[in-house]
Amino acid sequence: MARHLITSALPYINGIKHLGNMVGSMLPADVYARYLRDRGHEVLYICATDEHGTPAELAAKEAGLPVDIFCAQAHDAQKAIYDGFELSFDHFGRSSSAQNRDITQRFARTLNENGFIEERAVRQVYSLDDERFLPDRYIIGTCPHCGYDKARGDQCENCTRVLDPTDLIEPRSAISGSSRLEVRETKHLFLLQSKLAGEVEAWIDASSGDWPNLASSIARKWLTEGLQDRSITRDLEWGVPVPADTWPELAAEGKVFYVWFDAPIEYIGSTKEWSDAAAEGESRDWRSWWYAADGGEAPVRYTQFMAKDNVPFHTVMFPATQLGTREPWKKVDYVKAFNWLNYYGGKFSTSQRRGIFTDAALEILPADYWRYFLMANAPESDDTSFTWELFTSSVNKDLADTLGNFVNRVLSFSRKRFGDAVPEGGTPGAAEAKLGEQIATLLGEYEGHMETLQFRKAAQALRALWSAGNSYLEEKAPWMEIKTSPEGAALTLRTAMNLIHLYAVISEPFIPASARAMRAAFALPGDDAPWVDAEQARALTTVPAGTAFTVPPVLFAKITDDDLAAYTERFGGDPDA
Ligand code: B3M
Ligand code: ZN
Repeated sequence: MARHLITSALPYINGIKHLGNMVGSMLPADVYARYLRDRGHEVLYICATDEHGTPAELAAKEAGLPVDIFCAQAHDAQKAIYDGFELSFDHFGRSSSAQNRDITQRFARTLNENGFIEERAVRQVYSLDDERFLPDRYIIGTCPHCGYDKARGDQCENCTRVLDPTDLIEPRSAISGSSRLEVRETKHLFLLQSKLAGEVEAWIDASSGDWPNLASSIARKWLTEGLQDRSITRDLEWGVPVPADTWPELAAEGKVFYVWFDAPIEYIGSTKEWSDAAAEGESRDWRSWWYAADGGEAPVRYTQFMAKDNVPFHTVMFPATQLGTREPWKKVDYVKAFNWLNYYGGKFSTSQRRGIFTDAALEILPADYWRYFLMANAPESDDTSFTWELFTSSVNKDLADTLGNFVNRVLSFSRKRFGDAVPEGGTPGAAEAKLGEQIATLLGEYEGHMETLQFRKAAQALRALWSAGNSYLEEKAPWMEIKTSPEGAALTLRTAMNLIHLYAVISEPFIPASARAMRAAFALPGDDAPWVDAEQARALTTVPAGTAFTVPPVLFAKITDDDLAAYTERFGGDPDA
């Protein structure tokens, strides 16, 4: 039994996420959290919306709402979708919480006391009409490379070149449109990462041995390019304010921390939100997950989930921030990083309405269909592509035929021939012994892949477990057997029903709703065991003869050709077809 802290990268507040975002962080974290809980571990799964920064301000402006109201609504909208996907967060917080503000400010003060923060003068664009400094994205103008007239100060959307605001021709403010801009000197806080580079490297050397290659190679690449000192404040209205007790001048100017400074700290902030939300008499101790009283590290195994573009922030910058406090903050033990999920080989795109967003996904099919497909095709070692054709064949073959049909066939046939209780039948023979061996072996493989966070392989092993049931049924053919040996047919059905129950238990991390439906088919008293051991898997006798059962409604409906046509019409299909 161990304590497992799990976090998934915080979804940015400015819009509904697509399936690529889902499979790259939150969904695998949920599958892992469920698995570990099922195995009896103590798990804390934390996430939150990432609410600060320029995109949040701009999205609020576009929605015509004050930024705090916009974020509150957008948080609730995302939360409702994640509930729909059955993401089992222990807490889904908000980086704009008071808890995160306090902890972020505390980090900054401590880093400052330790000599890792420095105030530096920088030259920045000031808008006379807006009476404020403008972040790079708030300055628009004509791109010097391609002539696009709405290029932003940080990048031209048209030719994708990275820009400096001073490169722009005829620059103007994105807020007011005013071109009365001038370059002024202002002060910002810099995190002296260069001073921490050696320590970060030593920490990566010591920790990254078992990380997946994707995570460790990105971390190393970032290190060898050199850890630069980084500005950690911005001139924005929305964000964690620079604490006035430490930097009165900057605080008076309304400076806030840069979003990537406070976002990872929200993993801690959200844990404190969880702790503060404890009911009367319930004890929740956020510190015990993050902070070791004795100066070592908290006795917790900490696993992070994220897409590859987030790896540098998590493996280099956040650890540097933590190390620089000289306090015993828990650092990540295992970084599970993901490549991109594409849509027919191209990018998911909001503006071109390409691909599937999480709200639309749930409108058309239940969460389990998506959960299974996405995990079985997770972009672990490479980018993968979503296509409706692949999705359809995976749902129809694996979920509808292999699992759903097995469940229905077995239960309906048994009810028809033997009534509403599990029949007794004869003594198990060679076929049952062979099946038991096979199931125990496959279960071991499945567990092994889950322990090492290899989700595609785990999904394959799960599918193999479902297939083993089908092979057994084909081999025994109870619909024939019943003519010559009702006893034999009853044994086959009882064994198959035990398989259904086993599937209910072990499929839970991937398809929780269907797992509940399968388990609920049996009126088995005290049926709350979260997992099965190898012995039980081999014996297949958990559900005894005489147990009443019902036939659940079809677990997975097949996707028809008409459905497929409608989906590709609505969401856009193969661009080359
Ligand atoms: N919000 C990821 C993103 O939106 C960013 C993750 C923060 S994790 C601390 O791409
Ligand atoms: Zn351009």
